[in-house]
Amino acid sequence: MYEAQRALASPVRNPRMATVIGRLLGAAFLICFGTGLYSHFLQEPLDWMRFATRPEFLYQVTQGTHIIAGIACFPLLLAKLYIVFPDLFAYPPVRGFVHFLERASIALFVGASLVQITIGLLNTFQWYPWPFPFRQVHFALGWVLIGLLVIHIAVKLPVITRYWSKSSGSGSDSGDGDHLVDAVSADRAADAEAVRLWGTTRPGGLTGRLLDYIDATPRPSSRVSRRGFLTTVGVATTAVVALTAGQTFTPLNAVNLFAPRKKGVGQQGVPVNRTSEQAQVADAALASSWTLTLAVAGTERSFTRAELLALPQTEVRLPIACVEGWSQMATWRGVRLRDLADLMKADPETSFRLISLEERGSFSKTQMGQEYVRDSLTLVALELNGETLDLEHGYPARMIAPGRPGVLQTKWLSRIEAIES
Ligand SMILES: Nc1nc2c(c(=O)[nH]1)N[C@H]1C(S)=C(S)[C@@H](COP(=O)(O)O)O[C@H]1N2
Ligand SMILES: [Mo]
Repeated sequence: MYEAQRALASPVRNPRMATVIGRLLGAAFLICFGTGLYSHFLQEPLDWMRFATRPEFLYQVTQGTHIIAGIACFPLLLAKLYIVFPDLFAYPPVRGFVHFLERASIALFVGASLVQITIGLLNTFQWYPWPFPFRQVHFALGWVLIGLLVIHIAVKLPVITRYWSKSSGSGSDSGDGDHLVDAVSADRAADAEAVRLWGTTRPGGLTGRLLDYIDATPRPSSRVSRRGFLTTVGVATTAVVALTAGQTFTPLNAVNLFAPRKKGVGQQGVPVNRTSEQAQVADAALASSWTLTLAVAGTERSFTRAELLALPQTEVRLPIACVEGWSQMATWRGVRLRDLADLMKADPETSFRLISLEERGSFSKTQMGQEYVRDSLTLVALELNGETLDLEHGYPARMIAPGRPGVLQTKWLSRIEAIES
């Protein structure tokens, strides 16, 4: 075990580095958790929840941030695992019940983190090689991870506080022999352990004088390798973020090499998520018999597309902001949902259910709270970027509302009903 630990000793494998990377990773986790909760509750609100409809790009920002922070977790988590890797070989492996709990919680933390960011990433590519519902599992794992993060921080608090700032913490800026120091401190710990267990130092353990000598000597070169490590992590993190963030963040669009979607690519300049073919709606959507039915308090009324076009039209600039991280601003024209609700004499506090021609699929029915129904930017959209809405974007009519996840911008509308409470 000493051999293993000694072989793995490296100037970057120290508590200060673990703290530095740990802080970044912790921040990324908290950002993902907060923005993830927001996205989850938008899609599955509790009864009392009301959401902000301004700024209208709010969800674009929160979800873009969620995906960017999640992607940044890959290099950061790898760096953190690299730093603490020798701890896997800690000897003895378990030093009692508390130590066992500590190690078990860390094992769980690492495992759950890897699963979480991996399924998150695969989801952005709409690849689901698993049998469980993504969102529910991602949500549940988020809570598990936050719980484990709290435990981890509590357990490591002495180390974290000691190595939080640059100057604090012994050895944090000692130099070139740091790998030696690390090896030596492993020896020293082993000696201390040996004294505790057997009342003697291990034969072959290093002497205190050597330790003192090493501690006292300035060692510039390992500072270089620490800086090199941080630079590598920084470059890797910046690279993975920069090469994908263009799907959210227009200035980086040119270098959006790895994200699954690109801005402006798709019918009418807007990416398409589910196609009419996948949703099996083309026949119903193109049929001349199509109408949009509104149902409020026992009254039903159906509108043809021509009748909808004859109502007052409003033009808005609103983004489609997908949970998968991509987003696209567009110009929409159509009838205010509020006007239709008023025509039907719906109570202003009513929520609506939006029903698509699509029969299967998790987004064929969605709900919309009163704050969106009453919003002047919420449209039953009939046109996109100056043309009749393309079939792929929801022709004959789709929903578009400010600040909502793409999944709730229901395409190929067939029915809008008041949810009677
Ligand atoms: N009926 C229906 N509407 C839908 C979907 C769907 O699968 N079925 N996908 C949603 C998702 S996930 C997004 S991001 C947007 C994308 O809209 P677009 O394809 O017009 O860009 O449509 C939403 N509306
Ligand atoms: Mo989406």
